[in-house]
Amino acid sequence: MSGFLQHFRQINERYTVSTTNQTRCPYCSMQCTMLFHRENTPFSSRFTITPNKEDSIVQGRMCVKGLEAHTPIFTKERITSPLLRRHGTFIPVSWRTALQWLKRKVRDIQKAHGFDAIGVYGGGSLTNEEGYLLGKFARVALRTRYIDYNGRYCMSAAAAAGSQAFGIDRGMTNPLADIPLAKCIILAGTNIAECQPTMMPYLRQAKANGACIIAIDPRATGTTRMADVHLQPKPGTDAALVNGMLKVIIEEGYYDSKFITAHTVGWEEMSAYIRTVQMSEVSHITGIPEADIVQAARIYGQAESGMVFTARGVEQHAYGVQNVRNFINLALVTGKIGKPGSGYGAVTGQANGQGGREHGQKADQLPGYRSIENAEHRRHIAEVWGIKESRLPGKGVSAYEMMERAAAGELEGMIVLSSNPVVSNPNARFVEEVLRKLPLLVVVDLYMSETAQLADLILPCASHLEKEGTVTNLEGRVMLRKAVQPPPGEARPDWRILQDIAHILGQRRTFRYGGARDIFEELRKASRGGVADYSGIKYERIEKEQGVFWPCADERAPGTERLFEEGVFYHPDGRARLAHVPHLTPPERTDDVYPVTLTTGRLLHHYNSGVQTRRTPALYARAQAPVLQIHPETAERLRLVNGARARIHSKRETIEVDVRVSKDIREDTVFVAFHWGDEQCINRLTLPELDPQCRMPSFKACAVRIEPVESTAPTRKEQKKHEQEKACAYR
Ligand SMILES: Nc1nc2c(c(=O)[nH]1)N[C@H]1C(S)=C(S)[C@@H](COP(=O)(O)OP(=O)(O)OC[C@H]3O[C@@H](n4cnc5c(=O)[nH]c(N)nc54)[C@H](O)[C@@H]3O)O[C@H]1N2
Ligand SMILES: Nc1nc2c(c(=O)[nH]1)N[C@H]1C(S)=C(S)[C@@H](COP(=O)(O)OP(=O)(O)OC[C@H]3O[C@@H](n4cnc5c(=O)[nH]c(N)nc54)[C@H](O)[C@@H]3O)O[C@H]1N2
Ligand code: SF4
Ligand SMILES: [Mo]
Repeated sequence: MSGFLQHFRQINERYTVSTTNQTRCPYCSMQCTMLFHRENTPFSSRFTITPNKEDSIVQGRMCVKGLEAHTPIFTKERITSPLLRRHGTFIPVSWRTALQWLKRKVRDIQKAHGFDAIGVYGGGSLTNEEGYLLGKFARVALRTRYIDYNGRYCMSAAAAAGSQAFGIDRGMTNPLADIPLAKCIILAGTNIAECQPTMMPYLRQAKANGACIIAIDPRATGTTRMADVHLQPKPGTDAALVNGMLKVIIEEGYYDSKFITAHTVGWEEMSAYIRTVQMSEVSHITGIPEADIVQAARIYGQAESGMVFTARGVEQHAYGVQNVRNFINLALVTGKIGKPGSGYGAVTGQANGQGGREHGQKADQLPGYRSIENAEHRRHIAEVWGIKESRLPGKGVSAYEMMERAAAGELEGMIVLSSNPVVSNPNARFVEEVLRKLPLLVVVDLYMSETAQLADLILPCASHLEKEGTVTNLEGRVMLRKAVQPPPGEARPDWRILQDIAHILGQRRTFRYGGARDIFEELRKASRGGVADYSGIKYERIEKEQGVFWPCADERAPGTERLFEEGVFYHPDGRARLAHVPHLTPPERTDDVYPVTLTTGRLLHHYNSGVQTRRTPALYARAQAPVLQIHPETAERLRLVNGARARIHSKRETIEVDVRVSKDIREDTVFVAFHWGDEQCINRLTLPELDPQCRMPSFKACAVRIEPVESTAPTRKEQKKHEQEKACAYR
């Protein structure tokens, strides 16, 4: 080796600094931890990411999305300085310029149109501290009633159903560790294999312990393939299906009358209704043979313990609350709740899908799951915030309704943090037009999302690697995510951005935080005595105890791992509420013009509106465009073959996608994932019919017509060849 090389190597070794820090994945509600190893030499800087073998909650696992989550963060696509639109193009400006510009805009709009003329739109990827601060920012700094967030499209149906039935809304009523203790598990409208992959080992362990798993999904997925029984309903018919199951449970005597009498309200009315249910009608509505419904009901009814899980397949309907209430009915009438291996769980979605819905991002909510319409709740929060109660605005409207208000000219401006509504809202073309025309659109993001492209001002924020804060996982366990590096360029953590804007709007006194910890300390006080009580949780505890379950009102007592032990629910009388739920079907019926039901959802390799994962080459390579999943018989009828191009029309819009013929879906249903924007945005087709209680739209059922795009439609010769191939394949 030459002397120079040797010298080079010595210097390199001598001054190389290796660090390993723990942080968390930014994506799903499992919140797997990862180790971020960095090696800084005098000449280079390298890093690698590995799963954290010591994370006992996810047993040292991560999925492919998590392992790639850092990739877009280090690309040139990161926005690293404020960008102001001038004459149609974005130009980088200083924070000072950006904030002064914003101050003028906000002042002018509010002077002319009132405080409520500006709305705030948040997201469930924000930490608890940021979600909390966003609520305070809207009400105290902007003084607007209009704030809502993407969780309206995510968890709102389960949240309302949980609150109504139990008096509390916490994703899972039990810890993950209870899953292997369950003898029957119902997975309704949840694709855990693709959406919470590191939860799968818990289900496999349950199976190994003898559990029977029943999956309910119009499609066969990685999740249903792991199940013992797969019921494949028509989209939007789960309520009727559960009514059928309840009928069997009641008629064959699998209900727990002692539990019902001691711990519930509403049995008489509910059971009287269930007696009128006709199994043949249920079978007709759902498209599931009667015998299969009876079998599923018997398995769950007879099992000594059981857990029921729902996710967006059941919840994202214009009657999602009712759907979930019926699944909760199953748990309550059989007394399978509040015990090891028995409970209910809404499988939460985003990293902080749970915490994000507890501390004030919702139109009608104050921190700690308090109500903005309750005088006592308002007084408590006003006191913590150091303002007069009368200064707190009233309740606003839900996410989509904010878009409608904007279209009607009631909103003149919107600040969007951590969401991409142009891709993720129903009736997306309308939403895009609304935001395009809005006199003021501010977007706080890491990338030039489809929504950011319409902004007047883009503010660059820190990524999950660059900011500290807490998130609450699907179990209701509050966990800490740590920063492992500073933000690049001029990017700032969301909390700091909100504080900076609050300051230029004259709110120095009420926004005085040095970091996320200070905000958490205030959140603790604000949540004290609320349903989502975090007052006993401290950063130090979270670190020491691998997270703390809420409610936790005492610094010295453990959090509440399992809810409703002893059958005590959170309503004032301690009883849970049973509901009688009629058979429900999608508001947009299929007919001769739109004869097929479109349902939408997710793929393993992409995350939500795709802003992050489409910028991740290893993930993008696996799914570059949306495809239409369609049954072979339906495809044949429509003269579509694998790889052909199809046009999908709904009453609202038309898009074109490639075809994937697959037996994994019902004949009357097609599926398209929603991870793409612009011409590939499936939400241009979906309908904004909202649940009357929670304002969830009908993402999972909309009527469509499908036709081949003529240039790619198979010729008669190709069609014949295809038919011959098919005949061969069946021989
Ligand atoms: N890979 C990946 N993981 C994610 C996400 C992601 O985008 N990608 N997003 C995260 C977020 S925010 C969320 S909310 C969760 C969502 O997690 P899930 O709710 O599990 O995901 P979806 O794919 O939306 O829907 C689940 C299933 O519902 C089925 N379904 C459709 N209609 C019906 C119906 O009427 N009844 C029934 N029973 N089932 C129906 C679909 O076929 C689908 O397989 O995932 C989180 N994790
Ligand atoms: N058709 C159909 N539509 C759906 C659904 C469906 O199943 N079908 N599911 C719905 C559901 S469950 C959800 S949750 C929504 C999700 O839809 P969106 O809210 O649009 O979801 P994301 O893609 O997660 O948007 C996150 C945006 O925030 C940015 N971001 C990430 N981290 C941060 C951060 O820390 N701070 C800030 N300021 N920005 C950040 C990302 O770059 C991205 O642009 O979509 C809903 N829409
Ligand atoms: S996406 Fe979910 S399962 Fe995958 S690594 Fe991230 S937190 Fe874990
Ligand atoms: Mo979600």
